[in-house]
Amino acid sequence: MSSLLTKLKSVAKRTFMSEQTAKPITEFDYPTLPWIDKKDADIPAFLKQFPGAKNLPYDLEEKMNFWRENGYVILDKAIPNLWIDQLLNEVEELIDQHEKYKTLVRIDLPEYKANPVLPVKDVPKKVLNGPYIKYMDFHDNSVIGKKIMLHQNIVTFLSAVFGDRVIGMQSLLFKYGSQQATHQDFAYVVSEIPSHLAAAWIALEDVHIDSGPLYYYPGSHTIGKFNFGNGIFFNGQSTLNPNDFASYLDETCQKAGLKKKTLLIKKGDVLLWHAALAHGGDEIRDPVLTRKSFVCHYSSDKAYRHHRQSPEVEPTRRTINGADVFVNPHMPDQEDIFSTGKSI
Ligand SMILES: O=C(O)CCC(=O)C(=O)O
Repeated sequence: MSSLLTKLKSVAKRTFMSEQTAKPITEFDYPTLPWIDKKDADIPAFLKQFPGAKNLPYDLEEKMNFWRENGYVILDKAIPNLWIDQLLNEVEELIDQHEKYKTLVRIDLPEYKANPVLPVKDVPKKVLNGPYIKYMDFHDNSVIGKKIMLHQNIVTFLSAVFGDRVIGMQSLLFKYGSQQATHQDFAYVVSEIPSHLAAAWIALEDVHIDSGPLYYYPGSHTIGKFNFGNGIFFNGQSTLNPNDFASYLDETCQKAGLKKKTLLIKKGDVLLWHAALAHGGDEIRDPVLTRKSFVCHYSSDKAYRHHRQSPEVEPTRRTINGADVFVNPHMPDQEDIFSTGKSI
């Protein structure tokens, strides 16, 4: 496991070094933007030649127009409750029998500051069950996690906005609100074409207003980009930090008259958001309330060719609904260990 952590650090360092030598990026590159973000995007013409538009529980054209304007869409009842219950049962098993599993968690508690990413087997159950924990890439371990990540309702919409095959990049599972400051994901989740990024926030229970819900600024996907001092990505060369990023986004959205919205969706509903939608986690006002959610990040086939932790290796793909997710090259023994999802 320690070799995996060393490898993760060295991949991150290489990314920073190659960025250091390049000219700082201050905007997305216009020619490589997803087609829907370009000035002349013609949604009706696109849909005439898009095969996936039929048999959806939502109106794809209406959602695509909304996305272009607002930088997000909400899909009601997109994921079956049975699938969510299976995922939650597996997470409870992971916590209960944590000594058996190597799934990584990120712990944002002061006592873990020096070493915030650890395998669950090395973290006490009480900590795993509490707030400030993110379960990282649980879809690697779980067949139902992969099926939810690449559900037809999500994949069809994202393959339309990318105009390409969809690739599931990574996932985070939360039991409690994140209370994360306002940010845009492209600064942290970087593919070979940074604008080819989207995320899904999948409600694993009904969201209570006091549980630290997600908030977002509709329309913020088109505001000018923040400069971390070395361009738009936060990394080892940045002279500004995530708090500066948050202040810039909150102020810029306010000045542009963009109103903050709170995400109060129900179990099985999904928020999909654009690479540059400004969003964050609200304050947890009632600490006993959970806010269970599964957050997945996606890119396009053109922009995400290799697993982020093994850029030199040809990835092994798992294909669901015409989209792919890469097998975790560092933990083959943990892939799909939760396999009940095969029969669901
Ligand atoms: O769910 C949350 O509170 C924050 C999730 C988020 O912002 C992200 O994963 O980008």
